[in-house]
Amino acid sequence: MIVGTGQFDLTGRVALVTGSSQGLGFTLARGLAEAGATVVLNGRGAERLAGAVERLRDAGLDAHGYAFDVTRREDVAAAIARIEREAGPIDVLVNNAGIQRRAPLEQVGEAVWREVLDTNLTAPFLVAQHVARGMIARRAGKIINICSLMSEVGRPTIAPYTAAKGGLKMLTKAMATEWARHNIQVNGIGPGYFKTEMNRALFEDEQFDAWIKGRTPAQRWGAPEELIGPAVFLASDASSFVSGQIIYVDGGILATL
Ligand code: GCO
Repeated sequence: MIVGTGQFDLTGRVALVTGSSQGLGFTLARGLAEAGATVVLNGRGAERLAGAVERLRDAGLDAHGYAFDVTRREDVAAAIARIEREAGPIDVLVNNAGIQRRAPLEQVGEAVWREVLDTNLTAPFLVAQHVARGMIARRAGKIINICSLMSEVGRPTIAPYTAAKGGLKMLTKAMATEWARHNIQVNGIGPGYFKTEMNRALFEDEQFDAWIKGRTPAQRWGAPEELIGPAVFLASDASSFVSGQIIYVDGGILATL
């Protein structure tokens, strides 16, 4: 087979990206749409979601928006059924929705712990479970779980997030193990440090900014657009025999002591 760019073409594919009203999720949705996909954006706030959909449509991209809470099974079930009725069967799922809560571990309350685990680990389970049923029936699908550098290492004050992202790495492997027989490839993307709203407090801190630039072999923060290529690869036919892998997009941090 001649390797050509056609392998990366997402034309005719429907891609749901959770948590895509802003941040990395919005960038990923835009990138998948630019690769030809019909993208379905998701967020909890209807107004911000509508604005994100409008921005993509103004750019000539095929985008839809569905506001639902990815942590609530009933909302997920109803939303996935509605999306598949209105936008079409979901070919690609990007489990991106996530939150960050920072505090010393000994001060983390159980409510915060549960909120982070619910959003960053249980929600990917719930959404993937509902989307996979259709993929199994059609014997084709792509699931991309947005893991993290923290799927592999920790740092002080983000224990719930680190535990959830470590769990998401292993859930990715568990999904890959059970669903590969249905021609569903499940992989993860693990971003390093990127300048997103979630990290504003970090990159605006001169000391932390200097630490990241010193700790990262690329000596800089990542640009959200640098996640698009790996996402298109994992969403396309170019990765048809890749499953259970996490692609770290981290400027080399994990390779370095
Ligand atoms: C933090 C950050 C990190 C990264 C993210 C990258 O507080 O250290 O939020 O968690 O941004 O994990 O994958």
